Amino acid sequence: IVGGQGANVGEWPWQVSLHFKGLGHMCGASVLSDRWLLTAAHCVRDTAVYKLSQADKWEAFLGLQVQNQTNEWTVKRGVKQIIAHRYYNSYTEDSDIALMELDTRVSLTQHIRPICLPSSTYYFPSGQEAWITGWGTTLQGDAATAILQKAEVKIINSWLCNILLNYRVTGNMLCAGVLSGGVDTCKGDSGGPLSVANSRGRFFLAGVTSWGKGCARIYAPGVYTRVTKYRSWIKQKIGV
Ligand code: GSH
Repeated sequence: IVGGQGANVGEWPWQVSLHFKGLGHMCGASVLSDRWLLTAAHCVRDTAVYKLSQADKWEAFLGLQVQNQTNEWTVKRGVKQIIAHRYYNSYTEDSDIALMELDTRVSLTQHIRPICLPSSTYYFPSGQEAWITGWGTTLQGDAATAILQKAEVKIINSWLCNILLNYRVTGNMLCAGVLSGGVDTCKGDSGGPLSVANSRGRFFLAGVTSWGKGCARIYAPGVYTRVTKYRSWIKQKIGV
């Protein structure tokens, strides 16, 4: 997260850190239930060097605030299964969404709680306040941070965003950011939540951190997988 500040303990109880064995923190994810996480498909796509699609190579840290600093409410789990969306396109980044099943259930606590899934018709108006969170880099090209970071952004009009980002924004994507720059998700935040509070203060998962033109540049909002478009896919795969 560029332009953010340290999060408080238990403030984002659905935030997960995904570690690839041997490499440490690679991506974020969100807790959907005591067994399922939601992340980005590009996080679990094989590279020439790493078999990122292999479930048993991943570890999920729930209830974590500071990397490598686990405490009584932090839970570490292996991953039993990864379901990347079958229409994920690594060229366009369309359908950049994947589910991860934990090898054993976790107890939901003050520090580990699912984020609410919006219904397929839920509408996030442009200008609405949203929150980005993660352990990604705080400056483009910099190392990841130890303390979970948070920052406030706004939902950006899709038509405008599409123009700003050279017509690469599909209907399955949602833009959020600060048009004047300086606040954004960055490398290592991928797969994490774009969280929006409803009028009662309950948080809903508007997006999954997906891609951007650099990080925090002026007139280049971040792009998120539009979760409402995948509501029925999630229901079909995990039953919630
Ligand atoms: N059973 C409790 C209740 O109904 O208040 C907890 C249910 C729960 O944890 N709901 C989650 C939630 O509200 C998923 S819908 N998360 C968002 C938040 O805590 O702001």
